Amino acid sequence: MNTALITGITGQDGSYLTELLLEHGCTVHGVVRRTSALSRSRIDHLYSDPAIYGKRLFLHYADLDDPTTLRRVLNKVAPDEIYHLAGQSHVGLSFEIPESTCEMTAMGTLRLLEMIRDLPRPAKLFHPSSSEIFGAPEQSPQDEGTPFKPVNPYGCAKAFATQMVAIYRQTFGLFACNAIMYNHESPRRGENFVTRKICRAAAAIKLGQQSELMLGDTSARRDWGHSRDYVRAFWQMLQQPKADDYVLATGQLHSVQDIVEIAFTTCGLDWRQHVKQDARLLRPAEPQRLLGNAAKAKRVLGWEPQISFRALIEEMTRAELERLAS
Ligand code: GDR
Repeated sequence: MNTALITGITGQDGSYLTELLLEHGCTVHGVVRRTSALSRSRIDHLYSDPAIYGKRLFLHYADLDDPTTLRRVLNKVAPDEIYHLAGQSHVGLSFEIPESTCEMTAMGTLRLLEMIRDLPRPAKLFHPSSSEIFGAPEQSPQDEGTPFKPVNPYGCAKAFATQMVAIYRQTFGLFACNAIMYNHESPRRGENFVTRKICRAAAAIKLGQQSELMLGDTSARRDWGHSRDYVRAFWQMLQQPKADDYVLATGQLHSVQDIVEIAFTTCGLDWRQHVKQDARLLRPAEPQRLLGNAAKAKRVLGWEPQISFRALIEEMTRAELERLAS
């Protein structure tokens, strides 16, 4: 029975991964930041279950900018596996707060690698990299061999962290893996990401709680999958005999406009009457042609996404209708 430690356990991927690891019989330790607002809604159902919390699930206060505390937690928990999911993950926001984005995403990962290197029994490390490392790629679709060419502070920080993970694997022999992930969503997605923003607005308009939706570039295209599909691969990557990097993607491109049309149709609405463009939401630079080739993950891990784009957006929209009506 493995012991896993998750940074960012309260996030979208952290919560689905926790459920999956508990199903696999693992003991899960989560690292949480102390904040005045207790936002643990995504794992509340596990936290409030006396058969789980305090028995197979534990939470610890620590932070990547407080290495002493994190080191103490690592020594105490002695995990077999670490899933490092914490970080500022909003690309648009990284133009506003580049220093803290790099501090958390780039330096935070390096600090963790250094701590793992010092452990008497180094844990396996999962690092969630991003398609944003490719930024403006010359080839499409991208795979594990595509050169990094980030176009925003977030992508740049992720490129640094991704390369550091590879360096620590090659130089110090750590079992450390990168998943180069394309957009992955769910009803647990943060509200400022475009899928959740659109599904939530469509539901709110349907329920008479909102009248219009302001968006940035609706022609922007991405490779969107479901978080529940992606966390399966996180676990599988750490069960392999050899550490390696894998692209996780659906291999299909859709536009922001496609999300709008599915979400508004699910609510029985005509999007033309409600959706407007707001120039303030346009980004200084948009990545181009971000489409992933997950052939290696399929070949080595036997991994394939099972939830379609349409099913994802419909599930998210129905979840918002339920949430906002209650
Ligand atoms: P992204 O996700 O930047 O790709 O990063 P996001 O959902 O924020 O944007 C997707 C695309 O939609 C366009 N867009 C808008 N985006 C937002 N947030 N709000 C809007 O109003 C809006 N209008 C149009 C964006 O310009 C963009 O083209 C996500 C994150 O999860 C990262 O952490 C992860 O690494 C990458 O996906 C892969």
